[in-house]
Amino acid sequence: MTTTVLTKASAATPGSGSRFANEVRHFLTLHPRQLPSHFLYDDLGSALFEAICRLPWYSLTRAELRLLQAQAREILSPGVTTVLELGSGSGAKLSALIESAGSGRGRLDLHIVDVSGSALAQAEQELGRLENVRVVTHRTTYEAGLEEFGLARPAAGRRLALFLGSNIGNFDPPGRDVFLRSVRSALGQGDDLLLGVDLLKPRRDLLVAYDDPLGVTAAFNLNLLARINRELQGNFDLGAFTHRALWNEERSRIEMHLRSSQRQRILIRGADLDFVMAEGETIWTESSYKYEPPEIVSMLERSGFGIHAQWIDAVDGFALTLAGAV
Ligand code: AVJ
Repeated sequence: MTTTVLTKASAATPGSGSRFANEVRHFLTLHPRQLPSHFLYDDLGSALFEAICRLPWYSLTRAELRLLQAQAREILSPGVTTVLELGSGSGAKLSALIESAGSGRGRLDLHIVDVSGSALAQAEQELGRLENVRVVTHRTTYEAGLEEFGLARPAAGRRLALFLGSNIGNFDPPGRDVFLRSVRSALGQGDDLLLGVDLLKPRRDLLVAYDDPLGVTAAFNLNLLARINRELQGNFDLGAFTHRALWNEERSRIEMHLRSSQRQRILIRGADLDFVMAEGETIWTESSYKYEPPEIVSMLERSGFGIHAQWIDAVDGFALTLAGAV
């Protein structure tokens, strides 16, 4: 059985009054110019991200899947009746987790939150095939999804929240702590959070993961301009921008930018925007912070969690940390 919850934020239809239009106007007029990274995930962007996860240079997804499968029984312990996944994408990880944990449990309620409708539809199908599960989809942002989830307390059993794929890396440190506390508030004492985080590793490994030789990450980044053209009647010339990935050592983060290769005038009718970009000027589209294992422990402890376990894949530098709400 499946249920769809459509919220106002998610139903944002393109046009000059939409949330997309308002945020594009706000962030593109900041200096440096920027765009929130969650806008990368329209249907095409989500498909490109799924392709990134299969690239040999982007090992994060495979490392996390190995850990999930190896530790599934401890993660999905018998008392868990409800699972929330923030940013579920295609649902492949959650379904692998449930399958690896094996049978012998009661019904599982799965709440999946994602901004991409196509990713959610795929996840709903994939998870719906499993036995004894009920899937509830929330096509919305993490924040709104948490709020909807927090209101729906189960009658019995414990809850497990999943925040995987190093999605936490997109937050800057203050935003990250606020976010982790909001996850904590949506849970009750004794509920768990599983956090998947990419670890600090040699610079060249990081750079090739975010600037792959096949150009898939470049396409993923440039698609944001194509999306603005399509949904907000923009005039971005995709050939006049190049993908840039750089390692910011001081902040411990990879940054993705779109660099204007010439001086050009940008018109975005649907966002009421008209501005000039200089040659070499960039639009900052994403940060991916990289962490050391003890930093993950302390960010969780500061946010109202106690650590149950931390599993590390030393080959690809990835950590899964299971924490309980205290
Ligand atoms: C899905 C946000 C975790 O930051 O590694 C992949 C997105 N960006 N390649 C990441 C992404 C460029 C990814 N997250």
